Amino acid sequence: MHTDLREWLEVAESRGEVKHIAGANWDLEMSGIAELVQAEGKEPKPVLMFEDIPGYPKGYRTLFGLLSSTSRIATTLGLPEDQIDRMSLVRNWRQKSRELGLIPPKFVTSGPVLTNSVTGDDVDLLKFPSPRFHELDRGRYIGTCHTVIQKDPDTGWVNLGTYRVMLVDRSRLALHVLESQHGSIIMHQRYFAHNRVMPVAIAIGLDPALWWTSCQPLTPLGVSEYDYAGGIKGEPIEVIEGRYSGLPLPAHAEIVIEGECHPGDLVDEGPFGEWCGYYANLGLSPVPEPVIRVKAIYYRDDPILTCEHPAIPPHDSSALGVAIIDSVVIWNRLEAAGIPGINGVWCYSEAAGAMCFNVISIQQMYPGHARDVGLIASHNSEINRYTIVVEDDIDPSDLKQVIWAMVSRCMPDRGIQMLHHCGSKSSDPAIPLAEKKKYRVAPKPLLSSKVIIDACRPLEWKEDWYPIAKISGSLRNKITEKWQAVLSSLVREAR
Ligand SMILES: Cc1cc2nc3c(=O)[nH]c(=O)nc-3n(C[C@H](O)[C@H](O)[C@H](O)COP(=O)(O)O)c2cc1C
Ligand SMILES: [Mn+2]
Repeated sequence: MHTDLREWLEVAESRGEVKHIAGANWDLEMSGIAELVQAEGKEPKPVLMFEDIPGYPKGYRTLFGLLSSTSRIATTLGLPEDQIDRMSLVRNWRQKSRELGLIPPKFVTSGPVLTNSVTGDDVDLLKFPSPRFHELDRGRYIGTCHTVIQKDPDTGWVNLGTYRVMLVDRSRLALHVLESQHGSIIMHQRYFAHNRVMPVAIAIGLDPALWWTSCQPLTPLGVSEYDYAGGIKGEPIEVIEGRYSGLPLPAHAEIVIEGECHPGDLVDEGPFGEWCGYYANLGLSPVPEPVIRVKAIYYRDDPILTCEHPAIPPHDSSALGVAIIDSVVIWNRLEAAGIPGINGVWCYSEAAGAMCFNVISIQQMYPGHARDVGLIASHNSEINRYTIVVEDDIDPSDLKQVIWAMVSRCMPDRGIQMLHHCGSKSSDPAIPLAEKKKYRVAPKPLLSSKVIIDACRPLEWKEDWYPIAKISGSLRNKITEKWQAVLSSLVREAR
């Protein structure tokens, strides 16, 4: 497998999946191009490499849309590259993640990221072409496709999470960590509650497997994302002990920043257009967030600043990856709860992130089975708005089929169940601004509701189910064979 982002890019390049774009400005231009490609571009969506960025040294680059194609996701995760339809990726990742062991990182004393270093008064975060993403954004963001590294001072557990990082000035950053994240628990409970200063590091331009692990809830509290990423790769991630933070820093990253957060040191963060397609945090009001005081920056020659452009979904690269991960998380949760008959799960990236519109297909085993599935699958701390349960003749990743099942098999008064008083997050755009404004600082006690849609025909009426008017497998084969000449140009290959 690839050892870093550059080797991974060579693979993408060899498949014609890297688009080089010269001359785009950091202010709205790079992100504007990325948004158009994500929203209106042809498949497979390429990774966009912006070069010759006005005002920056030649060689400094930014990269958008890392994981916006199914083949790049397969490469990143070491999955079979000839099975890249959505449900195969879900099945293959489920299989791999089940067998995956944890491999702790390996400490080394040098690595490409140490090629250049600046410390003290020489620290200048503005030397990198951090984008401004949307017209109503106030700040520039250096951290959107990166990881934030923190350590629990009591247990030594090292956590990696993707929490956005805004430029404040030459030597200060703002950190936006949502309420229930591990990074928030470490920062507030383990450091600030005891009036301790928190060492922190930010790494940008990671091996995509490490980035994937950092931005997904794959590891529970107390387990390091480094170990999990090592498991994906089948070998340890190489890390260097940070001189200022003592934290393990990825040796092959493009850029690493070391710094610290002091209790009570806050700065206005945002507004920033978010993953759900809104300025949902607090509208156009900024929110006070912890400051990172930067002590050192390390970077490779010709560094690549990786970026994620959040917009109206389906947006930048993370959406597809999130869909696959969350589908597997839900599938595993159902299985762990002892629920039989799960045929497939798909979380729609079109619905903002992947936690808002999730479909589970089941082979019904007992009356009430679909409701059990819906209740367990809808349980999530994130905004898991709609959970739809369909039968196993429906491909959960095909919205056309899902809608047909919803309208033809679900009588709303019988099949729709509302769950009240569920948890939510400050990024939930359906919570009124006034409610969020009651609480200036996280964690905010925000609540939402959810819906389960049982789009399965009730098993107890099975005798009376209406026959389905659909071409049979054998007739399909006969027709496609006999009429191949006519159909080959008219019909997509059967999935
Ligand atoms: C592109 C991208 C950006 C994200 N930005 C944030 C963010 O700004 N704040 C946040 O709390 N979570 C953000 N997340 C989600 C977290 O990275 C994710 O929940 C992760 O599991 C957090 O790690 P943890 O479980 O160790 O806390 C983002 C995810 C992605 C894919
Ligand atoms: Mn974690």
